[in-house]
Amino acid sequence: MSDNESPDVERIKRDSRHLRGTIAQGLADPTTGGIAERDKTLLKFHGSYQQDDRDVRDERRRQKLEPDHQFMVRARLPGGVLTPAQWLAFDRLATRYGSGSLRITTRQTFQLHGVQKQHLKPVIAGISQLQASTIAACGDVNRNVVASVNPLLSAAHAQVHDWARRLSDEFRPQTGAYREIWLDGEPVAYTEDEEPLYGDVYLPRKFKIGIAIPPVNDIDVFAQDLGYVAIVEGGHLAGFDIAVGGGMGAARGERPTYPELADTIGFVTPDQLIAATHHTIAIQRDFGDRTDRMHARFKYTIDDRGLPWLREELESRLGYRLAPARAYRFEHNGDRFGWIEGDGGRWHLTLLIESGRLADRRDRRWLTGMREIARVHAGEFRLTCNQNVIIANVAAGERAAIDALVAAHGLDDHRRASGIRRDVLACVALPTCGLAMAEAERYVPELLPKLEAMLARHGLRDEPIHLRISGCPNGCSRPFLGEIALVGRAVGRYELRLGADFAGERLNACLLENADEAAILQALDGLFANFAERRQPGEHFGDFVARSGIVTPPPRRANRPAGGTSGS
Ligand code: SRM
Ligand code: SF4
Repeated sequence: MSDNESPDVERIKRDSRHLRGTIAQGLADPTTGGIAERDKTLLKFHGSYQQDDRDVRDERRRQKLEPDHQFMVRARLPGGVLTPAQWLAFDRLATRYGSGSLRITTRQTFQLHGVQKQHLKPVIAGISQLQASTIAACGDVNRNVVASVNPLLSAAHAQVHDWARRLSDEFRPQTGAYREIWLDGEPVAYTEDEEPLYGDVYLPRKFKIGIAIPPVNDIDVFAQDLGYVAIVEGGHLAGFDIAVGGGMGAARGERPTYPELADTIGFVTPDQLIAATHHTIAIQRDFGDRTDRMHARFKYTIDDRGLPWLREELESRLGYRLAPARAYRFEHNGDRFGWIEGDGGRWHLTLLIESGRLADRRDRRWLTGMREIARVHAGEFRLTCNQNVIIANVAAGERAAIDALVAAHGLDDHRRASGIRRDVLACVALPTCGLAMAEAERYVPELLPKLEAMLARHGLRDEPIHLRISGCPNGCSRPFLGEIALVGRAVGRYELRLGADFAGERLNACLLENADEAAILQALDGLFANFAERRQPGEHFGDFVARSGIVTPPPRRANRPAGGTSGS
């Protein structure tokens, strides 16, 4: 049985004494660059994955060397907000101990890659000293809570960010293991009630929460296990619509797995938010499938039992009926680039960071540039779920200094970028991701110029089109919500998917399976020509291909035979 199969993982969690396992001993073992198999599972809950450099994997195997073990470290940054001091410290850790780049993830936090085992402790301790953490950035727990970064609504954003932080704090694991292993805390006697919510075996699978502020769905709220849509009335946060059961993963296993969009089931006021979240997580803890990890996400718990069951179970635990969901409208799920004036005359600058990778390469000295900006910036930074960064909360008089640093370090791609380049998302994939079947992040610089040339030929250079690329069907760039998506199937081969909408409210569908680049470009060339000629005024590409019947995107809840109707 592989390490990823449920009974094994459930046993490892149960026997771990709340995530302690033998991680500390493994870190101290100088004979290998890796750690024991069972500790790899536990380490995820502490915010790190053991990986190896896949570019050199075969060569090392030939040389009978162990894999080039290294660790990815993911921070927990609720709402993606960090101070300039925190920025500079992350930069120092990445430069000193990592591969020299900071990677903004699709859940608005930083990942460091290439950390050696002996440096894991200084990195994790270093992040903790920043009043940040890595705990539960991965693992079968509630993950980093994401939140909209809509700078136009600074006041509502501040409130929503505060809620993201509170949810993140409230539902983080309580185990003393983290302090003991990484922060040299005194070992404390293991007690059974150390984890009041999660218990000994934690959740059956990862659990993701996000809060969106309409009209911008920049977090893809319907891709979350538990999504909240902030209802802002008269500039005041009235509460949140609750959406349950989203998720992207669609691996091909023995049992069908599929992407799913969350359903809205009601509305809660801010003072009801923590309890509603607590009980929703507890329902998944109690009813999620612990026999099959491929079937363990919340979306399957809901699909198996039905949405009416979920709502009744939640209402019975809450002790009241949920109020009906309120109306909202999303316009898009991308970012707005350039300067925007927010509340109180403060300014926010959104920069385009290709695949979220901040590194120094030839004319793009993005890591250095952001470091220089962090040295003079007095506001904060916001990382976006579209892998970009916002230099937030800038006084009008400080804009020129920031603009000069942006230009000097080539961080102003957003000024020149084509429509498709502004909205591309790509997951990490090779060489660090152990599950990658094809390139994603590294394929972007090769693919984009070809698409741009084609779009320009059809007069579509500036047309905003959401393109998402994933190295496998796990869907870390949320590809099933791309107007165009490439989902890796093998080296150089992708599924071409089309027809999601522009606001993250409709899944796409497969046009070509297992296609190489030539087939993909040929198909897209014809479609772009058609789109340029036959689109309706203002129609987006995803809507056009769906309306024209080129693909048939699945209706909402297509996979929910027992699902009944939504609650709103
Ligand atoms: Fe992911 C696993 C990277 C967002 C669905 N994801 C992985 C791992 C850890 C591979 C592994 O298990 O060995 C990848 C590490 C690659 C590397 O080298 O860094 C990885 N996921 C990422 C990131 C870094 C992608 C990126 O390019 O930004 C994102 C980190 C988010 C964060 O900061 O927490 C990331 N992953 C997502 C998202 C998007 C989201 O949450 O909005 C999804 C789809 C939503 C969802 O969860 O359904 C996602 N990742 C997965 C899955 C499939 C889960 C499933 O239900 O089937 C896996 C595989 C698994 O869990 O077994 C996975
Ligand atoms: Fe790795 Fe697949 Fe996620 Fe890409 S989508 S980071 S290849 S697990």
